[in-house]
Amino acid sequence: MLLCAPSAIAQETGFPFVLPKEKPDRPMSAAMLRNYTQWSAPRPEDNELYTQFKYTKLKGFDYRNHDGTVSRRDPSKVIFANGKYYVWYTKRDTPTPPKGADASTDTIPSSDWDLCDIWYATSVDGFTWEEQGIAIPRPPKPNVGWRSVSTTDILEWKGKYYLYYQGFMEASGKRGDDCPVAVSYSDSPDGPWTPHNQIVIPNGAPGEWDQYSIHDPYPLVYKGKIYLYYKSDFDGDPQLVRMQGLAIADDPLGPFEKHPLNPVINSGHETTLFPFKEGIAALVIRDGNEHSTVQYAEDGVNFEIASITAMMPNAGGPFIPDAFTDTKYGRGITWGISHFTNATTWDKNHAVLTRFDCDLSLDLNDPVMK
Ligand code: AAL
Repeated sequence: MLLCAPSAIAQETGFPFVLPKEKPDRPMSAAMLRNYTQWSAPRPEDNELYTQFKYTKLKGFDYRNHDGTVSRRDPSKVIFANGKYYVWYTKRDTPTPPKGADASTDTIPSSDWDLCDIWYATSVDGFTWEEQGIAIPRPPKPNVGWRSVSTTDILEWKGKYYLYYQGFMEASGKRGDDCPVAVSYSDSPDGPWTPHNQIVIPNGAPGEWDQYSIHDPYPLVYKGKIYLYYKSDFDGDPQLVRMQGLAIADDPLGPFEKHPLNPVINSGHETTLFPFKEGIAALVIRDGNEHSTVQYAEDGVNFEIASITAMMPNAGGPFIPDAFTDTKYGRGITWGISHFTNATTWDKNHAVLTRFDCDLSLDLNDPVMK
């Protein structure tokens, strides 16, 4: 390869071979301009909100030979309590794999997240997990979630624990996905959990962006309040568009006030956010114009793209040391649990939990991040 001396290129093009750190005082194309205005570092590896993701198979979960009758998906954040890590997740254990809405019955699931309960597991090292049992069972009809409870996330607030989850009143695929969010609470991460038996984040009024569903509830403590992010699907059938909103409360049982600027993230699928420096960072995966980005909002509301990456964790539930401490300077994340779905073999359709590792922390060697 022929290499040109930097000075020769500079003479030829009028542009320095090495880009100056400060924005040069010369007209620039839009692409060059946003290299100086939008990105915190010109190279991905120098950007503190850039990362790649590494995945490791977890030990300790039985999937019945992956025949599709057992599924674990949509993990919560990971928390550390009583000397071990805890994770909660959607578990399906049904006589058959999902068969679609039309073939679903009281025992045959329509989708992977139909006829599910919320289970939990603990681990000492984050790699080998021991399934502990059901945290939140489906309540009897007609309580919120009688058909399925799924997609949970954890909050610790004033010494108590709260699990928020999707409560299905109909099979997924028969508009059961148009579900709201319910909550149960406990004095201990081991339960027992008391259902609040009320909708805690209601769907928006007809015509509002979140009228159909409130999915993937994801609480953090920020600015002394509960900041609960969630996803909704516009019903632009056949093109579903997903965005994320924010609801804020002083009490975990509500009332939650939806932010007037909602939606606050215009893309993504499941919600994965964490305190970072003064603000909140978000993994924006899979759907929308800004998929596969890490975003940052200094105020937890006005998100900007911070980096572009790939192979992001589905439904990532990170271990966040300061998720509930009301930190004024979030330290970021280095690992968590996410899921992979088996979407190619419909007759064995199910999901598995996996571990992801990344570098979205201020200091990878900080012992609190492990
Ligand atoms: C997931 C989540 C929600 C949806 C379904 C189950 O990935 O976004 O939980 O309802 O898919």
